[in-house]
Formats: sequence, structure tokens, C-alpha cells
Amino acid sequence: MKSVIRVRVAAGHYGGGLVDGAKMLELFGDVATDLCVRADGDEGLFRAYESVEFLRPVRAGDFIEAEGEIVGWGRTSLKMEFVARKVIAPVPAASVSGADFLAEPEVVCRARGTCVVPEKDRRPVSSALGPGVVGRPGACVITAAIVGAETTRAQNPHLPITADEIGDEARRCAAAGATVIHLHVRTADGHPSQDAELFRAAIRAIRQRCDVIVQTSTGGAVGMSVDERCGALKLQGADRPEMASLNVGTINFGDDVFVNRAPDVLDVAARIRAAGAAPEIELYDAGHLDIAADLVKRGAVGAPLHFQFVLGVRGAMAASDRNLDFLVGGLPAGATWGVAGIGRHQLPLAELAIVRGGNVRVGLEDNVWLDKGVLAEGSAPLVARAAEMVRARGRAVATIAEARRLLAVGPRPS
Ligand code: KMH
Ligand code: ZN
Repeated sequence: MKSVIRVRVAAGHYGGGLVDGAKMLELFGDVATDLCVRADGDEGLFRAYESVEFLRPVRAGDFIEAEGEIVGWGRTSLKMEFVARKVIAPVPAASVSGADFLAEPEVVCRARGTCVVPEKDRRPVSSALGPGVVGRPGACVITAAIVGAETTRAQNPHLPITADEIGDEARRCAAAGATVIHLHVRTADGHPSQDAELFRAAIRAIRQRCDVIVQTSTGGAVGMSVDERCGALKLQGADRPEMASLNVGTINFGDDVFVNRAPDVLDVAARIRAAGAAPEIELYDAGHLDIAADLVKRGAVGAPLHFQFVLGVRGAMAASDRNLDFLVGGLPAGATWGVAGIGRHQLPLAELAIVRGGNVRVGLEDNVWLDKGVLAEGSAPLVARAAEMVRARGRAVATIAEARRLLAVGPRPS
């Protein structure tokens, strides 16, 4: 959650019209108050600054933009980061009232601090909070994408291929905090497949070992037909998937093209509905928001809606804060969302999603590295790292019961 204010700093305090540093802290105080009200319905109190850096001079007449963001949640506290940028400066040499936008905003101050709402002042949980109060983010659902269609054993020898390997990997991921398994399957020689019987064997192996939401892919691999891609949706009863991915638009996919024609998307959405699965709507590009809105209008998908932003595919939307903020800002009210960052973007984007209040997807489908130059020994270490990040920010890792409720997925199929 972010807050921004822009003010003209009227008076200098020191020689040469220099503004005192306390002025920046006053601005951060107002930004912090706004964030506290939006998170807790209470003004809160500043407890401490952990760091303050004055980086550039500010002079009387400068316009300063002060931005703050909540980056961690305690029981009664909120951790925040602030940045102040000079955005407009007077140019008295040009005219007495002349002012110019700076070509690049200049960072003048950064700080980190903690605000609290003392326990005695907290509103009872039952009291309705006012409009504009968005509250605190709930538990974070971690999805493990453990197989994929493109990752090979040559890239990472820990990639699971057989049903037993997939089941074992799902169990390790569930133990590390994953509650959703995004599932692809492979033939015995490791080729991507969407064969119903291979899915059946993998789903059985997973469900024998752990309680997770099984989300089967309808994306498959580039070049597969729609019928082929929908193989897992033929499964019924105890073998049926609770969720299925729904890819809504065509993108460049590395050197390939991942084709999702409009009539085929409607067809896949209808098959997911008929199979009794909940769709996860996969968005790779900005225009996919509009396609998704159209699918809602046509009734092809309906509330509660869940979205996955897949960012960093070469040929689609890049993995950046700005892009994520744009996508989240365009979601229909009440929708839940997660982020899958591709390659080296996976863990940084997971962290960003956690701070922004979303859910995360990690795993070998999207990234084979745990650290620079260090291969992940399967998807479970990536899940464990994501779970650590969730807890470090003061959020809870969703339990399986919470994940089923948050994603509006019914009980385990039987
Ligand atoms: N393998 C990609 C071309 C999905 O699972 O729905 C598509 C994909 C998306 O993996
Ligand atoms: Zn996939």
C-alpha cells in the first residue's frame, strides 16, 4: 500500500534558503498517517525511524513529492519506507515566479520507520471501518509450479517427471508452505504432455501424499491443440482438478508464439466450468486485463475471480514494479491475484507481491535458480524461500483451509 503527497516547501531555515531536514520528516509523518488510516482506520503514532538519509539539499520554493509504502505488518505496528523527491524547482533567473519540472526527479531523502496503533486504541474487530480503509493483507497463498512444459532435466536435474517424482515434490512443497500445485505432466522420456491418464497418475500420487489444491494447466506447451491442452479436464470424481489455468491472450513466448485465439479461450473457459474447476486467469500482458474484463461481461468467467500475473516472459510484459502496479490497479473489485516472475525475476517479484498484498507462485516451471549461480534442488527450496519472505513481512502463509477459502475452491474432491 502506497501514499504520495506533493507540497511546495515555502520557507528556508538556513543560509542560501536551505530547508531543514525536519521538514522532510514532517512530510513523511503525514504520509505515514495516511497509510495508518488506510490500513487500520486509526492515525497511529510514529514510534521510531530506523534510518534517515539526507541525500541532496532542498531549498525554499522546491516542490517535494513524499512517498511512503507499508513494507511489513506487526500485530500493532506497521513498517514503512519513505522517499522524498524534488520534482519542481524555481528558476528565478528566468522570471520571478518561473519554475521548471526537473527532467528526472531528484531523490533528496530516504527513511525507514515504524508506526504503531497502541493496543488500547485499536477499534474492536467488529466495528465497521470507514470508506477508504483497505485493512491489512491476509494470509499469502503460495503456488508451486513444479513441472512446467519448457524446463528440462538438462537445465535442472531435480525436475520431477514421473508420477511418483511429482507426488514427492508436491509433498516437499506442501511441507514448505505451498497450498496450490500448478501442474503439467511429462511422458516417460520427459516430453511435455497433457494426456489425461498421465494427469490422473500424477494427481493420485500428489493426493496420496499431501493435501493441496491441484491446479492443472490448460496452457500445455506451445503448439498443442485446444483439445490436447484440455486433457486434465476430462478427469472426474476424486481425480478431478480443483483449479485450472485459463490463458486469455496470445503472446510472443521467447522465439515462439503462445496462441490463445478468442474463440478458443471461450471454449477452454466453458470446459473448465463444465469440469467443476475454478479458473486461474493468467495475464501476461497489459491488454489481457481488457480481454479478462470482456470474458466477465460475457459470463465466461464470474466472481470470485482469481488472476495470476506472469511477468518476465520474453515477448510479453516485463517484470517490474510499475507493470505490477498497473495490472493490480486494473483488476475488478474483489478479485484475488498472484505473481509468477520468470527466471531471475521470480524471487524479487515474489517479494514485491508479498509487500503489495498479493499471492505468489514459485517453482521450476518458471525459474531453475535459488540464487545467482546456485540451482534450486527442486521447487521446495523456492517455496521455503518465499514462505520466509512472507513471514519476514509479518504476513501468514496460508494454510490449506485458508487457501481453499481465499480461492473459493471447495473441499478436496472425493
Ligand atoms: N507452457 C506455456 C506455453 C499454463 O500452464 O496455463 C504455457 C503455460 C501456461 O505454462
Ligand atoms: Zn504452466
